[in-house]
Amino acid sequence: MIALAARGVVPGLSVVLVGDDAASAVYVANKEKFARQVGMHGDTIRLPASTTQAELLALVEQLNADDAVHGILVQMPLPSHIDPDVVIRHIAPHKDVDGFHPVNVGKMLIGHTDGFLPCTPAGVIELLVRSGVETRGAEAVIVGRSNIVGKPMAALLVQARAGGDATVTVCHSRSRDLFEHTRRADILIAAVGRAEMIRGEHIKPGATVIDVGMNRVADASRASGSRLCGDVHFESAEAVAGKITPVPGGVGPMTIAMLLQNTVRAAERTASRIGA
Ligand code: L34
Repeated sequence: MIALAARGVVPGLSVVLVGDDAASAVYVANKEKFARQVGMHGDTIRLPASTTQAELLALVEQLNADDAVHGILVQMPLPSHIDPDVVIRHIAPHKDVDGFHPVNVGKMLIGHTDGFLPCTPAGVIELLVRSGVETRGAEAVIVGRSNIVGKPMAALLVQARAGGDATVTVCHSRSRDLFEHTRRADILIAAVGRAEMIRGEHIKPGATVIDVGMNRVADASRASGSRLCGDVHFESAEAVAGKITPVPGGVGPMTIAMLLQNTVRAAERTASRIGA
């Protein structure tokens, strides 16, 4: 960041939010807030739910061509009349700070480091490494196989490097005896999107539990009428686990930290390309 500032480069992140999904609005506001806090240029482009796919693609092209924009992020989910894969493929890979473009997904899988890692799985690796959790040789069990979390999480944990070298199992809705797998895990990563489905009895004593779930459930005792919870039942799991991440305040903020890191990298690469 200091080196960039010396060259007069301010990392720029443009977040595109289409429609009025309440949860997305909160996540996007957090991204803009943290980007500004660290001195980046963060702006959010809000478009109505009626935006056509062609209009969104035209905006992405405009951002691709804008030299002040180093990182582009189109918040998911998109309204159902827009194909997210078409939009993702339209983002210039060198501005794809989400790491969702097939070029970046491919680089991640191969283990090349000149792409962008997807923010949530990269944040989980960072949490494990900085907390001194040994991944080498560990049994890592991932519950969920999404393109955003489950699949890339498996790809990162299996790489031959620090924060990798794990033996990885990916469980999903078709898995037989799901909890037989979770009970074997030294590192358990819950990313299914089902509120509190993993409980203490499903966890190996001393295991590290990473909760990627972000579910809003009804709670009459709260003024808002609801509360946020993960895929893990925290109270029962905390009694068994060696280490555990909370929701909120766990993987969510870490995801944003990795987004900012990717944006700085995007700016550094652009700056060195144009010789700024
Ligand atoms: N394109 N779409 C794109 N990129 C992403 O990386 C995301 N994701 C997921 C949803 N759609 C996306 C996010 O940003 C999930 N996600 C995300 C980001 C931040 C937070 C949660 C999910 C977050 O800030 N969580 C807070 C609590 C927020 C609240 O109060 O509702 C936390 O402390 O966990």
